Amino acid sequence: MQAHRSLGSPLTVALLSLATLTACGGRQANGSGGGAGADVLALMQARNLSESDVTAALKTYTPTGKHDEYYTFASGGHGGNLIVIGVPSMRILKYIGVFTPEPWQGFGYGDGGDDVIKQGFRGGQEITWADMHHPALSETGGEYDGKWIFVNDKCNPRVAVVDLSDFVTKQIVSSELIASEHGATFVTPDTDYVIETSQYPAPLGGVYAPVEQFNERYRGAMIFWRFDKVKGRIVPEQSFAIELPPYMQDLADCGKKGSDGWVFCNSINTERAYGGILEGNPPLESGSTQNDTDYLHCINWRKAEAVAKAGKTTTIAGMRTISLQTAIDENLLAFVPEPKSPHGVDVTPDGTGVVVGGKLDTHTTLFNIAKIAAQIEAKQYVGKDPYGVPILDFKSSIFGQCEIGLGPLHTVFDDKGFAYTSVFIETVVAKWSLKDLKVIEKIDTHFNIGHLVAAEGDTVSPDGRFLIAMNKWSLDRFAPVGPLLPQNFQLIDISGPKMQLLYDMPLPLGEPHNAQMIKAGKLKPIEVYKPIGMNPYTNEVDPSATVAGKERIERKDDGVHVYMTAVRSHFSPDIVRVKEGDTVHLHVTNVEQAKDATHGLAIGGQNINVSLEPGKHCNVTFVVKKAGVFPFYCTEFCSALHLEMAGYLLVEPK
Ligand code: K7E
Ligand code: CUA
Repeated sequence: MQAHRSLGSPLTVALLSLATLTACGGRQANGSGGGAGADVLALMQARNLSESDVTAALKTYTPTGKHDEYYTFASGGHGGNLIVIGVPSMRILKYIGVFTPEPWQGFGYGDGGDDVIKQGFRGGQEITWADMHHPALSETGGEYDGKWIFVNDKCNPRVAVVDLSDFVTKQIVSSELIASEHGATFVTPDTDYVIETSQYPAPLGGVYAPVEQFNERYRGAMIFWRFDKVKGRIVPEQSFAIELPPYMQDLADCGKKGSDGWVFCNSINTERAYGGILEGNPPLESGSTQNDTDYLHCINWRKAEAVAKAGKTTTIAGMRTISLQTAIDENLLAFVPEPKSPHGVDVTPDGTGVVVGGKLDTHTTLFNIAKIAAQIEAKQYVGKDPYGVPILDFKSSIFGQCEIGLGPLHTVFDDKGFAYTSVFIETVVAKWSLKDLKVIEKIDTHFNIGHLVAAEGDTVSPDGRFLIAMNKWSLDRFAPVGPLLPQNFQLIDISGPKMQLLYDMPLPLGEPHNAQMIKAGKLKPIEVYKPIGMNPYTNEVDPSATVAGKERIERKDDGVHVYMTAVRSHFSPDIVRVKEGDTVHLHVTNVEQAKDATHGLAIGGQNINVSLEPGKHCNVTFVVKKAGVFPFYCTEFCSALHLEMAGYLLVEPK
């Protein structure tokens, strides 16, 4: 395809005048002696770049040594990890191991990260992958505060806490109350609670009931995980849940500003179909799409919190649970019909509305939270569902609907009163006005967009700068790599009157689903662990931290304790003598405080590899099952004598 260039356009004029300027003996842009402008035009021609290509490049290019304006935290999908991406350059800055071992960080290969991953095992089953969907940044007053990020696992219902002071996963919690989830993670505007909502109904508490008892025994639930902002940990004992009917609850979002105290959650399959193709039932996909509407769940979480505090709960699988009947009696749960098979539910930045996209609909619906709250307060209902949950009138609960195109999913916002909805089937981002519910513009995405993320997009004050379309299919966008193709993140500039597609980024780790984009300046990560001997998993100096000069090996009742230091370019001790069958406890401290002076410690044959960032302490316990000679060494090229940073684990036969 020939790029279109018009010689009179502002960019060409600018480039030509730059060319003239440099050609006339002005400053020379490079060593070749040619003018920069002339070079640019020649480059454009040689690479067949259009002017819009060049403006896109100018908007994303980040010169060497310069930092990005935003961090994006993208779910790693099947990878069970978080991907940290700089915007607008789209450079990957880090993978954070969360539910899955991450070798470079040593997460899950010997140190305290193993224990974090183990917190996520369910029912005695080891789980080392996750279907991560929705990261949620912690908020203060409805603004991202840059302190923590929470993530979920849809398949094995779990929530993880990642500390943004060192980008390390500190905790995983999981409740056997529910058997799968999807409406997670979403935070209340001051991060008092992290919300996790079940998806596929099952008997609560992980027990068995035949699927024929679906209506009577199967249930959904929304869990409110209490977050302790001082300790930076979820407190399961202070958490609670609300039992919900056996619809498939989907995504959730919290009210903000005037609507703080509410949480909204979609549902699909209000038909309560459960499949059974070989048993004479319709497949789930058709059984679950009979009704024209499903139910938007409106939950007054402040009321629910008070009900839980008053002890009106039943404990199921260790989780204090408000029964469906109590939720109805206490008037803290009501439904509003919502268009067929909804998916995204997104509260507007001003907190007055909530946008729902019906996957099988051509509209987005803007619900009016004040009207919903008033009707619930006045108990103005038009009916009840089979479980007695009150239902509000649809027309009395909305601002209106926007005719958006086929298959609207998720919605994000800017600072100018516009909403941006991903339209899956039409494979576009549709920009529309919240004020008059009119579509302003559509931009193609490649292909079949799922979530989209906007700069500071879930806060009370979005930035309106960049948007990333997170596309499910990439088809021909990248060089072929076999039948499993990468996902495609497309960076879009939304700051001007027209959207501009800037950049395609392949994501080859899993299906990311959602992401969060935060101003870079809001994060203040530490540079080194301080004081020396810090254990990242306790945020304290470890009692077993090794002080330089006090290295030693001690044989105790529970095994051999090796108090070791790492410093450029040796481990001390560097010879460790043990016996076959011994339990070895390595207490290794990187005693350096120079930025980026990271060491690694890998031991042959033991599946152990830990990362020792400056000041960090690791406790590694393992049993030497076999006699032999096992070299250990540093896995980070830390100095000129890095290869010499090595030692021997000598395991004598019994
Ligand atoms: Cu739409 Cu899990 Cu939020 Cu996938 S979900 S896209
Ligand atoms: Cu320490 Cu290489």
